[in-house]
Amino acid sequence: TIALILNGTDCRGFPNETILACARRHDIYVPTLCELDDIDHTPGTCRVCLVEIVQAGRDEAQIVTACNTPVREGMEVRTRSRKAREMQRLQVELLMADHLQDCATCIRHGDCELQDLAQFVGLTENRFFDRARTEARPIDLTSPAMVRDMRRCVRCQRCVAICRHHQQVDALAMEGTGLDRVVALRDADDYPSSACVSCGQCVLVCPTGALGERDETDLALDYICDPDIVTVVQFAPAVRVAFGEEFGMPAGTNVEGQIVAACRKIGIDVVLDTNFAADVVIMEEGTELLSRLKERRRPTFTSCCPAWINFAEIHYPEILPFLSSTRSPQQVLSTVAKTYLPEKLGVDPARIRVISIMPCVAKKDEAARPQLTRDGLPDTDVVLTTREFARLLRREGIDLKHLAPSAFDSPWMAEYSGAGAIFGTTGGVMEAALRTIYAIVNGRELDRIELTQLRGFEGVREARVDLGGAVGEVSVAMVHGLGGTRALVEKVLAGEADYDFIEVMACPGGCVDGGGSLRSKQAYLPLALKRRETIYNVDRAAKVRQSHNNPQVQALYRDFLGEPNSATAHHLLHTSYED
Ligand code: HC0
Ligand code: SF4
Repeated sequence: TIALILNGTDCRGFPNETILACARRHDIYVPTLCELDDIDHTPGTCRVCLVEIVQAGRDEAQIVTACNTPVREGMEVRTRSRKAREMQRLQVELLMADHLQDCATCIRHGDCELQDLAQFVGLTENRFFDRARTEARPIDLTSPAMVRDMRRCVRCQRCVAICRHHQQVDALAMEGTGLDRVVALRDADDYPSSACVSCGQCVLVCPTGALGERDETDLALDYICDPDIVTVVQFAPAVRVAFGEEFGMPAGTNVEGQIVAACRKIGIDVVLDTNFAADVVIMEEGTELLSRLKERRRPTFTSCCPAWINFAEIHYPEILPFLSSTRSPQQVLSTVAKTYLPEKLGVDPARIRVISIMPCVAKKDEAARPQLTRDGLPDTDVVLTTREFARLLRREGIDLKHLAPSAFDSPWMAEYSGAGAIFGTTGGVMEAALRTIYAIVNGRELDRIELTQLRGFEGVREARVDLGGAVGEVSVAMVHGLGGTRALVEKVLAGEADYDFIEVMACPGGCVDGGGSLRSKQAYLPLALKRRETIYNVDRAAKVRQSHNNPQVQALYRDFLGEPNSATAHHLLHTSYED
């Protein structure tokens, strides 16, 4: 080890360890804005981690960046000396020179790493702010899902790194030089013509409000306040186990009841559950898979993750015939809410607006797909990320922590099975599907309902599952994160992978760490395990644990759709893809 002095205390460092890493190990905070340990990102661009060092044999103290300077024998490091503090403050002030100063209007207000740093360095003035130059930086509003606002960008390049190295989409690139340097869409002028699939992972690592979702809270409020409109809310499987964190509750707290209560309080007319639609999806997708297996058409890919659909359409159009044609739970719920539900409620379908709360940015893209509209109107009218829903509740003066939980009360489209609940985590769709397919094939339920061999967090997992009867053993794979997905798709296309059914989730972890969920500071995906644990507990506690045993799903087929994959079901619950 290496002997050095950190803020006056004798410490030991490791060979090749940076001053930043060593300081952290000794619980000394050094401000940073670009470095992100979780994704192995140390570009040294923000230059905020400035510290003062005195090296043995040298009289003069030097200022260096801690993130890319290794510790050396006999080195003395001062992170809080007057000189170090002054240099850190100057650097933050320089970052503010072309950064919009209107924090109150920013989607990241109150949760911004730059605001935190400004406080840490004691910033009291912005001497270098150049309004004209700042406002000349580009703002991109060309996506239905994403906003890229360079007036708030600090050029940390975390977004470029996550998109290139982790998601392997490589939609972003640094362009321009000097003060004009910005994060741009690679080889494209706008989102629709770019390689971006709206997975939102870049949003999760952005330290400021430069990347975010297109905010639709006002549109939601307009619908809620319109007396002629009947508002229907649905919320995703993963939302209930992640949303509490937005209000300071521990990770993994199940706030389903508080979300229902909050929806009622803000004036939503009908509160339904995306989990119900997940059960319907299993009926459709399971039946579809069985008939494809009979035709020996394989593999079948799941179709519920919209960033995966975007990825397939943009990057691997040759794979599209292998995607399940079943719509996602979000879209199934919205369609049924505008066809079956109006009859039940006795209201004109034209008065219904569906607001969907999702841990996902790409669900906004999905809602805007022309294939998923009826008479020119979208089936899903508004998609709010969990972040937007939190903003909406704050605008209504609601603190989720202080709300007593409330139960769903709709006799239609609100009950769910444990199978529907586990959709929110990687492997969940597969497990839910196999529970139902087994029952269809064998006329009885699986003995061991928890298919633990499908669970886990490895990037790609594979398993063989005996479905009995005429089907026998099937070979399945589950992948999460688009880097792993790309590799798997390449293998399938090269004929090197032999699977019957493949579940893809574009976000690492699945929806529990979706690109529309809470952003944490200085960390990437820290909370998935707790959220996932709660999802599996929801399944364990459920009265019904298979989609086909959900009584409200049975009623939907009996009263409205007929059989799974019937002509009506096909017309309403399936879709097509375009390259
Ligand atoms: Fe998901 Fe979904 S599980 S994509 O991860 O299938 O967003 O939670 O809502 O639609 O159900 C997200 C989560 C959903 C859908 C469901 C699927
Ligand atoms: Fe890349 Fe996903 Fe961000 Fe698009 S949304 S730029 S694909 S990380």
